[in-house]
Amino acid sequence: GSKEIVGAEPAKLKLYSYWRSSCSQRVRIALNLKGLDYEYETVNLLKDEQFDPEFEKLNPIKYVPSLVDGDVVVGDSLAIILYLEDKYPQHPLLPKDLKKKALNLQVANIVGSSIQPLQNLSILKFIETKFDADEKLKWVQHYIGKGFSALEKLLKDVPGKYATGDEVLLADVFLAPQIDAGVARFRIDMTEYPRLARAHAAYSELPAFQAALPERQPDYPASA
Ligand code: GSH
Repeated sequence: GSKEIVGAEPAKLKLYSYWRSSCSQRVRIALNLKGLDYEYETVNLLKDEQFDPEFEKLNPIKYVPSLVDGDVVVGDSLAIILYLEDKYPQHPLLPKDLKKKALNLQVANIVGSSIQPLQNLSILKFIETKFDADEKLKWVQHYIGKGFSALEKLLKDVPGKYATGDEVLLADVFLAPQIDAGVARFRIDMTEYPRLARAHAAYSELPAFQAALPERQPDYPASA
């Protein structure tokens, strides 16, 4: 008879994520684009689960996301996505063309280094100790606006449906969650950024992006 081969199946990828985290959403989009099945592990940021000593072993800076792929543990969305890009080359997220590749990395890094860190939960909690709700919102809007203005200038004359052309690439993976958060949480008016708005409208048509949306995640609270 047939023998069962135990342990022949590689372990499923595991993503430590929080529904509203834009950094987690980037990785969810990349996994979906590459057609990779994964287990969803919730880290509830509102319950401070990112500070759990068990989670700290997976991400020493105590932020989501973290990815576990067998014996490989990667924290930080960009590092995770570049790891996935090397290991799972289907649906490449970085183009061969050097100019376009640099543009994708620039867009991703503007979002990841110069926009999102200034709206991070721990920063917002700190800002709340100094400013009232209205001033806090204005402060966040200022930094998102600064980043979006730069991105709009950078991409204004780049043709195509998506951020850097007619292919869905790294820039899109970073832009989509940032624009979602800007609109839904920080009341950013996207009519000021028509090029970004055009790409954003195109993302809403794509199943890989739809399935990564905050409200589609298993830990999305019924009352949110
Ligand atoms: N550069 C990191 C990445 O891209 O993964 C940033 C990670 C990060 O800021 N994660 C946020 C977080 O875990 C959610 S998007 N915040 C929890 C906190 O501030 O305590």
